[in-house]
Amino acid sequence: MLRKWLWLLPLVLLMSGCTGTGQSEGRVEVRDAWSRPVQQMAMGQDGESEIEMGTPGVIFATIVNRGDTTDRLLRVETAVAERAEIHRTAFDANGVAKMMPQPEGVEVPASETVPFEPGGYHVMLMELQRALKVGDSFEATFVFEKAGPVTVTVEVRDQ
Ligand SMILES: [Cu+2]
Repeated sequence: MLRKWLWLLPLVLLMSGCTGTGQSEGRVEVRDAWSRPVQQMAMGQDGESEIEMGTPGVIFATIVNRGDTTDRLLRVETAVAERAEIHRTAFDANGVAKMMPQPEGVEVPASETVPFEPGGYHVMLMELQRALKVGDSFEATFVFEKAGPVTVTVEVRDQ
């Protein structure tokens, strides 16, 4: 009897929506997250210690959807930046790179891998709160429509 088990369905759906945290469990994984070093420029003015960050930071990673439904990366959150934006680098007819914000996020089809890599998708870290040095690491949470939040450690390295 199918009807006998129908009451379980909402429970199963609820549970599957909560398994997104952690790297090894859940249907969507964020692998090999890394960032590039960014120097901090400190500017003192009238005794006030003002820190201004000239360059935005960046996060690259590999997103793997091991589930059988399409998911979507909605946003990324991290304490090292005032805000994190999802961008895609596209090249125009003259080969000039342009960064295209992806306000709708990025679709991650079932059983597929979406690379965030130089020259493609990336997470731009606007208004960095601190310098990022090679060997540093920080946490970032990738929030998916279905899988929910996936928090990973991002390593700062040269490439
Ligand atoms: Cu960008």
